[in-house]
Amino acid sequence: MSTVIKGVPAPGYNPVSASDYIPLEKMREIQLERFIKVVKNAYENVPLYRQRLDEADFDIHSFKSLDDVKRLPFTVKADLRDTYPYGLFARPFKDIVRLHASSGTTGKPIVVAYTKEDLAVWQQTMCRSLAAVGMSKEDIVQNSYGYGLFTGGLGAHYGAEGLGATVIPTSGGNTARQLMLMRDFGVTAITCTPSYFIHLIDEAGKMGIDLRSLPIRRGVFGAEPWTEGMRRYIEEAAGIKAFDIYGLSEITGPGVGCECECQNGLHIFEDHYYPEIIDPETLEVLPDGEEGELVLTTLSKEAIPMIRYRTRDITSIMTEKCPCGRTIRKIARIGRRSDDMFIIRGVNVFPSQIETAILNAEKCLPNYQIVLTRTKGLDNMEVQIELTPEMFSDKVSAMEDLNIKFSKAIEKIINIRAAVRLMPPNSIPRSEGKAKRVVDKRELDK
Ligand code: DLL
Repeated sequence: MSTVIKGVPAPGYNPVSASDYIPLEKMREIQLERFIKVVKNAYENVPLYRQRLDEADFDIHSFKSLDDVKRLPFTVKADLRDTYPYGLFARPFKDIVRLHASSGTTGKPIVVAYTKEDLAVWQQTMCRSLAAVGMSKEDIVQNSYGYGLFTGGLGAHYGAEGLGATVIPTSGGNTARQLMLMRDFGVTAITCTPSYFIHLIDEAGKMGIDLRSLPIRRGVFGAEPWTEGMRRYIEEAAGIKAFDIYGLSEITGPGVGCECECQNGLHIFEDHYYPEIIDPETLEVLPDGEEGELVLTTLSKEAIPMIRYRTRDITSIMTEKCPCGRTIRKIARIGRRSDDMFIIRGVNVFPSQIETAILNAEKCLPNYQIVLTRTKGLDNMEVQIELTPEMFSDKVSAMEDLNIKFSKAIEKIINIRAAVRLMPPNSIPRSEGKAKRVVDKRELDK
C-alpha cells in the first residue's frame, strides 16, 4: 500500500520517506478515509467490535470527520486476552500469513495476525523509521532484537532488508559472538533493546574491544523505556548515534514511530497509525502538548483492526514543527507506562525516575534493579545499583559516600528516601531483550 503522493518532493531523503512529508490537510483526508474503512472492517467482521459499536450507538454513516473519532469506544489489552486466541481476527486464515504473540507477565499471551498487505505496511513503516535515522542501503545492520514470536526481530529484519541494507540476523544472546561478528563483519548499525546494547558495551570492554574504533555509527533502540542519560552513556561509550524507536505488537510491532536525525521526539507514521492522547482517568482527549495516555488506531491493518487502543504508554503529542521537515507529528519519548508505576508510601514512582537520578549522580552503567518488599504491612524500596570496576573501592568511607550520593539523588527526584545497595560488577542479571527493572516481592511477603 503506497501512500506516496506524487508531486511531494522529499529532496535529499530516501524515497521511502515521501509519505513523511504529506501536507497536513492531505494527511487528515487520508486518515479520515482510512479510519472509516477500518471501522467498517471491524464492524462487519469482528463480533466484539460490532457489539461495542452498537452499544455506543455509533452509526458508520455518521462518521464524517476526525472529530467523530471521540465517539468511538476504546479497545484494551483485556479484549485481546478475553478473545484469545483468534477472537479479534477480521480475516479468514486463508488471508493470514503470519502470527506473532506477546507474552504478558501473567497467563496467556496475546496473539496478533497479519495479512500480506499488513506485512507490506509494516515493512514500509520500518523502512521509513530506519531511513529517518539516516540509514540506507549502504548499511550493514546487526539485528539483535530477538527473532521469534516477539515482533522486534522480524520487524527490524524486513525493514532493513526493504531499505536494501545488508542484514545480519544475529537475534539476541551469545554476546561474545555478537561482538566478534560486529567487528569482523564491519557492522555499521545495530538494532536491539537499549539494555542489551549496554550489555554489549560492557562485554566489549572485557574482551578488549573498543567499540569507538569500529565502523558502527548508529543504533536503533526500543521495546522498553530508556532515558536521555542512557542515550548519553551509549553515544559516548560506543561512539555512535543512538535513536529511539517505538511500537507494540497489538498495533503492528516496531515502527509505529521513530526518531529522526534531530533526536527530539518520535515521528508517528500517521498515515497508518492514528494517535490520540487521553486523560487515563476521565478518558477525555487532551490537546496536543499535554501529557497523557497514548491511544492508537490502525488505519490500514486488515487482519486485526485496532480501534482506539489504549496503549498505557504515557507521552504527549509535540506541538513544534520538526526541523527535519517531516510533517507527520511527533510524540515525546515514552519514559513510562501507566502500569509501570508503583506506589511506595503513597508516592507514585516510575523506574525511569530512578534511572535518571542514578545517571545524574554518577557516571555509571545503567544497570540497576528496584526491589520492593513489605514487612509488617510497611513497603520498602531498595535500589540496587551495580558499580563498575573503576567505581568499586575497598575503602568503606568511599563506598558510604557513594551510597549517600545515590540516595540523595533519588530522594531529590521522588521525594522519599530509598535504601541503596551498591552491587559488585556483573551481579545484576542481564537480559537479551527487555530489562526487568522492578522486582516486586510485596505480594509474596505480605
Ligand atoms: O516491544 C515492539 C518493539 C520492538 C518496539 C522493537 C521497538 C523495537 P511489545 O513487546 O508488544 O512490542 O511491547 C510494547 O513496549 O507498549 C511500550 O510500553 C514498550 N516500548 C516499546 N518501544 C518503546 C520505546 C515491542 N521506544 C510495549 N520506549 C509498548 C519506551 C517502549 N517504551
